Amino acid sequence: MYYNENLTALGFGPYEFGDIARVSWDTNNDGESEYSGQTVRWTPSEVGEKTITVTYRNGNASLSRTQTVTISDGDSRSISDYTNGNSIVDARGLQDAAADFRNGEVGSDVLLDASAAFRNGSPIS
Ligand SMILES: [Ca+2]
Repeated sequence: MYYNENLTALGFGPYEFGDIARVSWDTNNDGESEYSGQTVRWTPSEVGEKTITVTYRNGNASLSRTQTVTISDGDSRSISDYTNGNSIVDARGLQDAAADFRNGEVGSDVLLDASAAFRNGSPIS
């Protein structure tokens, strides 16, 4: 699963250094692994559907599973997406930020920035 910029291999108990089992990740569908470990940090630079293959190896045995992960641009949205033509966050912009926050598309940091800019009333530079 992919959450909060971390890929985590599920259905597999926590393992420790020294265990024989190894987990590796191919994040660009070229057959080569870029990362190894049960949980890895992965921050794709592009949005869209990504094909991820996770491989478990234990001695001579290996098991692979491929899954499609959808990357949205929610995290890259910033306060400048909520300004009007004068670069000011007006009531409508604040409303949009609140709606996106409610939908989980932006974090509380963006909503707080938007509300501060709304109260301030100055153009965003
Ligand atoms: Ca790869």
